[in-house]
Amino acid sequence: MLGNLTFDALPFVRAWHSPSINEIIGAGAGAVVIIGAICTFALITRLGKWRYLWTEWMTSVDHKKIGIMYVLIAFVMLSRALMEAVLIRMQQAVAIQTPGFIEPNHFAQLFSTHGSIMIFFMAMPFLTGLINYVVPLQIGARDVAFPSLNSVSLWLTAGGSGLMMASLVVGEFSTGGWSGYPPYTELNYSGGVGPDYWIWAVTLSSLGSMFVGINVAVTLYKLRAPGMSWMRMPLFCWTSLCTAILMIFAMPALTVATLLLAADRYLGMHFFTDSLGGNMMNYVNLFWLFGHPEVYILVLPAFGVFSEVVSAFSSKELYGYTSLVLATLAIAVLSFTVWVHHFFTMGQGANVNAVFGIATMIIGIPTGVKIYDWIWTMFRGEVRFTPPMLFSIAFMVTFVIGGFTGIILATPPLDYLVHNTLFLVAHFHNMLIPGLLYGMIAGYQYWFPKAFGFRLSERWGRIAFVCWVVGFYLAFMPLYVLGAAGMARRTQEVFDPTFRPWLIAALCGALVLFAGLASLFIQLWVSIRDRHANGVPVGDPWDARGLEWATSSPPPEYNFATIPHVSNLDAFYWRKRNNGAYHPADHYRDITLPGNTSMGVIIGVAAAFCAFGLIWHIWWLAGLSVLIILGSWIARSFSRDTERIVSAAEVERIDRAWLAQAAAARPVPRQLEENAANEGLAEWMA
Ligand SMILES: [Cu+2]
Repeated sequence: MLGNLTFDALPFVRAWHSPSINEIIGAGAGAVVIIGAICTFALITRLGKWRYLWTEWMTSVDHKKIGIMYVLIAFVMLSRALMEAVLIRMQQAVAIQTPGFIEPNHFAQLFSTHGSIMIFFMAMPFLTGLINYVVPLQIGARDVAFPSLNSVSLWLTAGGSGLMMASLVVGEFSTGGWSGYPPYTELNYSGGVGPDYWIWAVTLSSLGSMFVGINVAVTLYKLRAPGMSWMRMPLFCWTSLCTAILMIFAMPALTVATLLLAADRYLGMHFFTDSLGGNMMNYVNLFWLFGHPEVYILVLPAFGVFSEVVSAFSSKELYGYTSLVLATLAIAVLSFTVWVHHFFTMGQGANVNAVFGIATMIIGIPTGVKIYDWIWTMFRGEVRFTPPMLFSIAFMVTFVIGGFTGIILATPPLDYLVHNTLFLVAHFHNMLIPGLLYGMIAGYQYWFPKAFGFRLSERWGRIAFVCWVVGFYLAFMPLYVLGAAGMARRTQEVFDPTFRPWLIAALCGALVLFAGLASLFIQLWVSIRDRHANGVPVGDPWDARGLEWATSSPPPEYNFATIPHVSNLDAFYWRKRNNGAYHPADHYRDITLPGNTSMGVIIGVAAAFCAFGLIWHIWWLAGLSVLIILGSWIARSFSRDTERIVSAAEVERIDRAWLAQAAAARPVPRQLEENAANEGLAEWMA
């Protein structure tokens, strides 16, 4: 009935039988998940909010709500993965010539979940959430092209995140790292359920991301407001488009890789074993054919955020818009030509290595163009050092350092020296923390007032900024030193006592980064408490430029009462200057919106149960879940009740109320935008 599932799969039972610190940590983590789930459940029930959550959020297909839910998932998963990072650093700092407090198997699970979560369940949901929220508003659309598919994508990601959480409570996770290399993750070498958790969680997330790619690309192709030609799109839309195209082409390679690995494990195929006709290089090629473009899926949206933020807070149009667009396209194309640099040392010969080394370095050119353009955007601008701007500047400095270390790794002879050491770990954190996380945090702080109608606390934003930057340098600069000294990555026990000071510094850095996360939560709490003082209902708190600021905060569910006409880049900025921003429409029309659907939730949850059944060989559960998925899909295709109409009178009432608010608000100059006087109406003096 329950397949391979037994009581021993529960960490509590294991901790009861052999109460070591190692097992207690495992049981504690499981307990946190269970208690968290029970408390959330109880709280919602007590407040009587189930119906509200179901109708307003879970079944909603509004791109704005879906975007917010994605970001929520990202923050939850970021909290878990950052705690794991702290544990990893603690273990290495204490385990110098002693075994430390985490056993090798548990340690291997820690770095595997840390990596898998950070990439698939923190970074991807975060950027998908921002894109989902912002892109339709920036192009003057009412929603994405396929709203129900959008809901399915969200719930597949949520289902994958649920599996990651379940692996803490039931069974164990993979010990094969975030990339899950066979033959290590094959049945012969990893017999437990760990690799299966990894395979199915990643498969769900990769399917969801591919759908997101299709959705975002079609939205940008088909739903731009009249007059918004390609070269009038905000830069964030360009980076989102390139990200979406990368998702469409890169995610299937990952899905194929994980499914073939599943075939090896479940059906005794031998795609990736070095005997019986298989070859593990097939896996490595497939995985990095996804994995390298993935790097640019992660950083391009952040590049888009920086472009918006730097321009808005320098009060200047972007310097070199065309070159930024071309650089983005160039990066997207080049990202598919360099994947072989992930296995320079796996015996492919000097000529191949040279070609791919040079190809890798060429990506530095368009990236350099971007940094140059952002610097010139700030030059002689009226720069305001708001938290999003501070994160952007820290990104520019830190990312360039990471770029230099990338050149070292892209040079095959040097790569032979430092591959598989902490140098590599330092390098990719050096790229991804500024290049992804700073961008996501900057975007979150920049667009938060748009989404919720009030500003985030600037003071706590600055504190978070200091923690994220100081913590980063403290945590990762020592790893360059250790890597150059030869310390292998993923090491559970360290034998060289001279590493101790560097490992302790890195641990302190990890704790400061944790304080950075905590400050973000405090910032949110303080801002919610002070939301009335910091309200910006008129909708344009930063004197910003894109169409997303041309509507109220939070925007009505249909985004714009009338679809705007666009006649230049920075459409909203010019409308404000020509006094055309806050006027009622000549006449209002009925607006048709996509109606709610439970299909997304049902498919996502059933997919997670199907995966759970596959992991534990509970075949009836897997089969039943597949039937439910198919059934809800078919039922949805017969449904005729898929749209909802907002009447013209209702639209007019909401729009006129907002315009009255704008007329009553006092315009605030840019210098006072962090002040309580800011109601979201920027003063339009040039
Ligand atoms: Cu790469």
